[in-house]
Amino acid sequence: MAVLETIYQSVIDGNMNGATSGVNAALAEGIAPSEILNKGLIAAMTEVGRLFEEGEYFVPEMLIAARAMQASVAILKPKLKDADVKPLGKVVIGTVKGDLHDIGKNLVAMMLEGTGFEIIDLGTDVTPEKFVDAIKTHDAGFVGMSALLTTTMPSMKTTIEALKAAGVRERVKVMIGGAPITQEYANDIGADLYAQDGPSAARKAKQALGLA
Ligand code: B12
Repeated sequence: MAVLETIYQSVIDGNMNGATSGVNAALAEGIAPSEILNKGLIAAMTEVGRLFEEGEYFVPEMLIAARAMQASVAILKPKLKDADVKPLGKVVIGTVKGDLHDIGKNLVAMMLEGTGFEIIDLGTDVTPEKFVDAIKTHDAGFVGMSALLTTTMPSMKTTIEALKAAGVRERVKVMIGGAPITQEYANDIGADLYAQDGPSAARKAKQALGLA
C-alpha cells in the first residue's frame, strides 16, 4: 500500500510532517492502526536502527527519525488502545539521581515504545525511592536506568539495592545504559541487561520476554 511506504520512508528521512500526514491519510483510508504501526512505523525504526548500527546514520538522524516516529505514535496511541495491539509490558525508565542528561534515555524510551512497550518515564535526577514507588504503582516488569556521568553510575547500584530492600527486585528486569556503562559494570552491580543504544535495548528487552 503506497501510503504505508510513504510513512516508512518519511520516518527514515526524519520527515515529521510526511510521517504524520501519512498516518492521518492511512487512517482515513481505513488501514488498521496496528498495520500502520507495524508495517509503517516500527519497520522504519528497525531500518533506522540498522543504519545506525552500521554507521550510516548518526545520532542526529536517529533523533529526527525518532521525533517523526513519536509524533506519529501520538496520533495512533488513542486508536491503538482498543485495537488488537497488546503492550509487551511496562517499562519504568529514568536518568539516575544527580544526572540531568536525557537525550539518550529519551531515545531508548521512544525505541522501546515503538517496539510495543508501555513507557513510564520518570525524567531525570530520579532517586532510588522514586524508581521503587513507580515499579509498585505501575506493576512494571522492566526498569531502565540511564547514567552519563562516571559520578552518577553508582546510583544504579544504590537503586538496585533499594529494589532489593523494597522486595521488588525479583519482579523486574533491570536494564542499564549510558555512555560510561559497560556489560562488565552491569555484571558487577547485578543488572539483568545492558544495551549500548536504543535499537539493541529494544531487541534485548524483547529477547528477555522470549519474543525475539
Ligand atoms: C549533551 C550533554 C550535556 C547536556 C545534556 C542535555 C540533555 N538534556 O541531556 C548538558 C549541557 C546539560 C550537560 C551537562 C553536564 N555534562 Co554533559 N554531556 C553532554 C554530551 C555532549 C552528549 C550526551 C548525549 O546526549 N549524547 C547523545 C545520546 C544519544 O547518547 P547517550 O546519552 O550516550 O545515549 C545512548 C546510549 O548511551 C544508550 N543509553 C542511554 N541511556 C540508556 C538507558 C538504558 C536503559 C539503555 C538500555 C541504554 C541507554 O542509548 C542511547 C541512544 O543510543 C556528553 C558527551 C558524550 N559524548 O556523551 C557530555 C558528558 C556526558 N557531560 C559531561 C559532563 C562533565 C557534564 C557536566 C558535569 C558539565 C558541567 N561541568 O556542568 C554537566 C552535568 C549535569 C548533570 N548533573 O547531569 C561529561 C561526563 C564525564 C564523565 N565521564 O563523567 C561528558 C562525557 C562530556 C565530556 N567528554 O567531558 N551535558
